[in-house]
Amino acid sequence: MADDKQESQPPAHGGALAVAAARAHGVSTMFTLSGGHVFPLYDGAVTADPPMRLLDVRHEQTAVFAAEATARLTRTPGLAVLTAGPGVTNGVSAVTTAYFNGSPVVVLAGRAPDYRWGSGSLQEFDHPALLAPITKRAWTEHETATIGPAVDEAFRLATAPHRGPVFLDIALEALFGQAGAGAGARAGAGAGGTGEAGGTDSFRGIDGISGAKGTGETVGSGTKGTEDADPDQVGRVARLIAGSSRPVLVLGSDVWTGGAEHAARQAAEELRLPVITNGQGRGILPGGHELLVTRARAVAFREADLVIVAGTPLDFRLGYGEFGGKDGTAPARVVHVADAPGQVAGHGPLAASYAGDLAAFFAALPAAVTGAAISATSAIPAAPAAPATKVGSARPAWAQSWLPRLQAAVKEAMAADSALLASAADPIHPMRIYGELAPLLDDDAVVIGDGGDFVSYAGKYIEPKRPGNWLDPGPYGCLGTGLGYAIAARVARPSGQVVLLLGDGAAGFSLMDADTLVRHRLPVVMICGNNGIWGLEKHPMQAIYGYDVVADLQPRCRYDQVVAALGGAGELVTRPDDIAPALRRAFDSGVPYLVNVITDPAVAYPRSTTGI
Ligand SMILES: Cc1ncc(C[n+]2csc(CCOP(=O)(O)OP(=O)(O)O)c2C)c(N)n1
Ligand SMILES: [Mg+2]
Repeated sequence: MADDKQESQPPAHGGALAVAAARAHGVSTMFTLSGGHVFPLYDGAVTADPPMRLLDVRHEQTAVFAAEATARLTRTPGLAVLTAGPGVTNGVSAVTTAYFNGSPVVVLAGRAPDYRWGSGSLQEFDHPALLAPITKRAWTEHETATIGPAVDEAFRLATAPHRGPVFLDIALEALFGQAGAGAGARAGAGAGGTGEAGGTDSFRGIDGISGAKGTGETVGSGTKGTEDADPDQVGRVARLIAGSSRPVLVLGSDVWTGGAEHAARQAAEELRLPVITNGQGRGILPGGHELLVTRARAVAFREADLVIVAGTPLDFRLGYGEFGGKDGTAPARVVHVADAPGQVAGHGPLAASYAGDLAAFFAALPAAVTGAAISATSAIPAAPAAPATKVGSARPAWAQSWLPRLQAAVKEAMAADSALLASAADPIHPMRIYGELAPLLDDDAVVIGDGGDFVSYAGKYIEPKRPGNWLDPGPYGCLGTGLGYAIAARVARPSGQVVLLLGDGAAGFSLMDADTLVRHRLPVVMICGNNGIWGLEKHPMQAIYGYDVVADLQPRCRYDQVVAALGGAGELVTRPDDIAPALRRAFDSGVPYLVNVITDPAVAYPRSTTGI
């Protein structure tokens, strides 16, 4: 009998139980930085069959950023293990980033022992109080026997829409303690453990352990919608679309995370809706697609009569959800489509909203719009020939003039850029870097941005060919994501291109983790847009005050030599014609390689808002 077998298995320690539960959720890599409080988790990883890959980094924020990027790229949850106290507090900005991005990440942490709590043991700190506001849930486990079910619960919670980070710390004696193997084996099924918590002294005198290599992770399909979309909610949105003459559809990260990218593309194509993408939604319609009008977003948002925003908050990146309404024109009606009720915007008037499975929403939308268009026609039999919209069988009204107008605006914007993308200016104009990089990128390249102006340019000019492959920090805007995201990207995509775009300021937050790339043999192409300043701060401060302070960095600092000193390679580029050959050498090198491009500090990204 299965149960008898489990009862006869030797007891497992808390770390092994946690690893087994994580593995049941598809986790194959544990990102961490060593600390005695979490040794059993490492022992659980190396003694598992097969072992779980341990990827040890140089700063805890890198571990959590890497776990977050794993979740965003592979659509399986990420796991970071942090030691007690400073290990946890060092991870806080990255956990917050995961919270803002809706990324399913579980952070398991060590914790000072219960039996000494209050006596001042090393790194005694009650973490959940600090983590609660930036996680879906933060709590402490005190018993070995409940660790398996607790870790299982953490992953279930993290991966349920709306996704996000979950924090669990485990009291020292519980993590080092022993419980019947059934406690872990049953965790994946959600059942409680049966074993008794064992001795509390086994942690004393444990030495360091070494990591084990595993295989690369694969890309999941996200959570496929099994539920049907609520027809009332879809119907309201459909009627607005059917009655619109200038609609725009915005597709954001949750469309990818929620596995709705195919349904969304199909709906857009069937309805011939102009589409703007952001975050990881970029690539759902590949660069060059006839319906993709991201480059015309200023015109689209100014003139649209209906904006349907799906899978991304109505935050500063989307003008807080206010579109048009300038120069005496009527503002656009706004529809917010989210993966959970709590995500639907509450700060502005909405013409309609939908909360639920995004794939189901997009699957139901085309037929609902066609139905709405037909019933609008038949409800007003006296109306002259054409309703506002004839969708499905015929070309919708907006395909006649609105879509071509936006397509023309896209062409215009691209033509206007071409001179700067090929700029021969000396010092180098940052856009020239993207003019050289874009043709070298494969369709499945993962491109990561960590920086200010340099990355804003990338967001505009690097148009991904596939969804999920663009990683920026998201609305929390935290510098320092770069190396963690790059480490995870290389682990997730062992053979594709991984390109990390780094501002020189941003580089300072995480470049030491180039050492991690080297130790774990993870080749990544890093491109540093080195203007010698905190550009995105220096230019605005100049504009506001007429002077600036604390915005200068070392001019021409040799970040390439930093990477070389850590065991990778790199080179300095000062002339525009040298960019492409340097990038080719970087892609061919097979090692972590930083191309350090000295750019013109006088160039400021032309932005209309700083997001404040
Ligand atoms: C952790 C963190 N600290 C500070 C900031 C504020 N900030 C936003 S952009 C920026 C400048 C980035 O400079 P750099 O990476 O060199 O890019 P550049 O704008 O020069 O291209 C700063 C300091 C931030 N977003 N995150
Ligand atoms: Mg800079």
